[in-house]
Amino acid sequence: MKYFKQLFVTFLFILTLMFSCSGSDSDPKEEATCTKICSTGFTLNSSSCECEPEPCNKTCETGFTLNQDDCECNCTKTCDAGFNLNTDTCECEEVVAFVPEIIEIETETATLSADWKERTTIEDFSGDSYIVWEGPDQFWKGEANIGNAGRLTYKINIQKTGTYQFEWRSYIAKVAPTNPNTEHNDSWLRFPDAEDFYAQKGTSTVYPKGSGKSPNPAGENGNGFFKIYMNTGGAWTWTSGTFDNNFHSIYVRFDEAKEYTVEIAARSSFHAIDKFRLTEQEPL
Ligand SMILES: [Ca+2]
Ligand SMILES: [Ca+2]
Repeated sequence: MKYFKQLFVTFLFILTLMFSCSGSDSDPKEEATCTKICSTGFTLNSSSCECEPEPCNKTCETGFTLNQDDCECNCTKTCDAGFNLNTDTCECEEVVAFVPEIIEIETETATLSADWKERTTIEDFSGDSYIVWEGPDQFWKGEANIGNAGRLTYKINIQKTGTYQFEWRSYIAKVAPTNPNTEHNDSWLRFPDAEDFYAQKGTSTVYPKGSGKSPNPAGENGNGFFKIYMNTGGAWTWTSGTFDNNFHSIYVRFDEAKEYTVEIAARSSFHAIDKFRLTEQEPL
């Protein structure tokens, strides 16, 4: 019995030895047990059992260049002259030149009142004729009277909203013995329902008195009317501005596509007006 017990202990010892030996043995089969799961964009390197970035071997369409860092195709197209790159669509788009909307109205189309006369004496008018105020001068009669005498109304149909420059084609129809280029050279103008009506020279912007806005130009103005003048004798001229001795051009803003009103009123006698136009300004 004792012999058997000793044999059993010896057997256990050998068995323990066998297991401890196999436990410390580096069996290469163990490496196959690497079961790491890699996130998107990574693959498992089974040799090192590490997740490594997937090699980027994307092919990009024409106009796109592969960025190896993020493996994205970026738009790097270059466009021909006259085309601009739209970075959203990565398309070359033709540069469309700004074509201003121009509205032109013959002044003789209004229903003439008071001493406004339709004439054809001065050559080179357009349309059927031109208009000229043959009544008394209407200046320095007090601010309350500005624009009241000989007020003509025109309706203009604005289809493109925006800012327009106002100009009229006018003529000094009577040559004064002194200061011939500053007499018979102006009339009143107002846009009663436009969103804005102002005069500008560089960074200087002025508004007519009565508009509720300031500053106002030097020289007579009021009731929302600007005095619009030019200083060229003996020729029809498109020059139209306000502000005495500091010529500011005239602008008007229309925020809606609808019908607006233009008002011209008498100021200087024998200031002839052939027509007026509104030229859309390119948005900044
Ligand atoms: Ca004048
Ligand atoms: Ca005309």
